[in-house]
Amino acid sequence: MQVTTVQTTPIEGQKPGTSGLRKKTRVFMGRHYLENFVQSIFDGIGGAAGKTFVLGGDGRFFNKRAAQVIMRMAAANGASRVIVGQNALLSTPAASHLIRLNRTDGGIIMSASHNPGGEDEDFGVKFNMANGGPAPENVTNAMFDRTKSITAYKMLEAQDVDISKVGEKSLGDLRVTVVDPVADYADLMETLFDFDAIRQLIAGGFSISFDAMCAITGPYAKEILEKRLGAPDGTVVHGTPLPDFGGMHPDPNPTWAHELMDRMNGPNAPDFGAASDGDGDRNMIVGRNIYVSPSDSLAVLAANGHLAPGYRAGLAGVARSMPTSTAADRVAEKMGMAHYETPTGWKFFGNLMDDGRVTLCGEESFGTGSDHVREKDGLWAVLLWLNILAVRKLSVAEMLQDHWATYGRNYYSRHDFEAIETDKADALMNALRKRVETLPGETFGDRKVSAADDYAYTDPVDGSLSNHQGIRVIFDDGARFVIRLSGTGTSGATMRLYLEALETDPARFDQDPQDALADIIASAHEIAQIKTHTGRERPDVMT
Ligand code: VG1
Ligand code: CO
Repeated sequence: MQVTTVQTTPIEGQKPGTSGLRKKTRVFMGRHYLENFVQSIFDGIGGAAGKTFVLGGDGRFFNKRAAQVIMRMAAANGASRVIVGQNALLSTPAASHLIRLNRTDGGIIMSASHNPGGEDEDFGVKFNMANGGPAPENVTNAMFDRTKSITAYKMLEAQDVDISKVGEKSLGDLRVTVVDPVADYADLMETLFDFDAIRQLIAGGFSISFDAMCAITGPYAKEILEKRLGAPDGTVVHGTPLPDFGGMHPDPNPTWAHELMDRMNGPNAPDFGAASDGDGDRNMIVGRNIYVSPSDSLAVLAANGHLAPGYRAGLAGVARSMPTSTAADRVAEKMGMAHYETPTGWKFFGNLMDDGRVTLCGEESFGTGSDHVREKDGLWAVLLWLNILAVRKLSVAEMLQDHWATYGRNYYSRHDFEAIETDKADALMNALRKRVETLPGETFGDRKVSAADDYAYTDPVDGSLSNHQGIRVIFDDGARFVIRLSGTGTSGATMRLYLEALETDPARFDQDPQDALADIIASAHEIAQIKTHTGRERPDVMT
C-alpha cells in the first residue's frame, strides 16, 4: 500500500455550522480543500486507525469524486473498513441507521442538505458519531482547531474503487463494503409501522403524491411507497436523484415545493402529499387543500405516535428546537410526557435520545424524527403520518381540526431574510442583544414583554453549555418571536425570524397565519429595527 504524505497549509473558514461544513462546490473542489477537512475530521476524532466508517451522500455534483478521495484517505489513515452506499448514495437517515446497525465508529455524510446542488451551487461534508448522530460541538470544534494548524494529510496512491455494484472490495488494506442504500432502511421502517394497515388504506383508494425533488429520497420512496406498500406507479414524482437536483431547490417548504402545493390545492388533489429535501432528512406534510406546519406536525405525531407498532409502549418524551412552536409542549403536558427545548440543529437531540429521555424530536424547519436513528428522517415522518391516518380514519384536515380543538392552535410562521451583508446582520444581532436587556415590562400593541434573552442551553445529560443560540422575546400571553442567524448558508447571512401566537378560541382557528401573527410581526420589526439595519421590509421566504 503506497501512502503519500501531502504537505498542505491551513485553509480559512473550515468551521462546521449547524450541520457540517457547507461551501460552494467549487470551493470544495479547490486544491487541498476537501483533503484538509477530511484529515481534520480523522485527527479531530483521535485518528482513523483500525476504525470502521459509513460513507455516502445525497448524490449531488462532486459526491462520487469526493467519496473516492475520502476512501483513499481513510485507507491511508489506517481505517479498517468503509461501508459505502452503492454509487456513494445514502440518505442522511439511512447513513445514521447503517452506522448503528453495523456498530461502526461513525460515518461521513456528503451533503449540503436543503441547499441547491451542482457545480455552481453547494456541497457539504459532515461527520456522525458512533451513535449515528451528528458530531457534537466539542468534536466539531476539535476538527475546526485542526483545520487551523494542519500541515499535511495522508493519501493512498490508487485507482478508483468500483462502487457501482454491491459487494466486498478492497483499497490498499482498507476493506470496502458496497451496500444497497435502501434495503436496510426500508427493513427498519417495516419494524416500526403497520405496513398492512397502510397497504389497506392505499388499496382503499387513499391517494398519495410524494415529491422527492430529484434528490436522494426518490429510490427510498419508490421502494417503500410503491413497491412495499402498493401505491401506484407515479406516486413518487421527481424520483431520480440528479447531480443538480434537476435545477430544483430541494427544500421541502411551500415556496420551493410549489409544484406539490399546486397539486394539493388543485382539482382532484390527492389525499396526502409530502416532499423531502436533498439528503432525505426533512419532510413537508400536506393534505388536500391544507398545509401542515412542521411544528403542528410534531405535535400531532406526539399526540398520536403510540398508534404505530414501534411506539406502542408510549413515547418517553418529546424534544423540540427552541424556535419550534410550543404546540408539542402542550401535548406533552396534557399526556404527562417529558418535554425538552434545545438549540437549533439535530446534534442537540442525541444525548436526550441516548439517555432515554425522549423518543420523538422535531424542528420547525421541516424536520421530525425519533430514536430509531439519530437524525431527522423525512420518510419516517411520512410513514408515521400514514400509519396514524390509517388507524384514526381521518383526513389530514380532520386530524388538524381535531388536534386544534383539543390543544388549541399555535399559529406559527418563519420569515427568512436571505443574503444580507454579514456586517449588517451582525450589527442587527448586536443591537438586539443589548436591547433585550431592557425589554421586559415594555408594551407593544396589546402585549407586554414578559421575558427576553439570548438563548443559552445547558445539556441536561453532559452539562455542556451552548451560548448565543438565538434571541427570543416572549410576551405575557405566551406569544413570542425569535431571531437568529442561519448556520447552513454559503453566501452572506440569512436572518430567520420565527413567530408564534396561541389561539384557543375555536371560532378563530381558520385564520391565515400571517394575519393571526400580524401584531407579533410588527413588534418584531419594531424591536429588532430590521429595516434600519438591513434595508429589508419583506422576507424572501415565508414558511
Ligand atoms: C437549518 C434549520 C435547522 C436544521 C438545519 C439542518 O439550520 O434551521 O433547524 O437543523 O438547517 O437541516 P440554520 O442554521 O440554517 O437555521 V438540513 O436538513 O439542511 O441538514
Ligand atoms: Co437535510
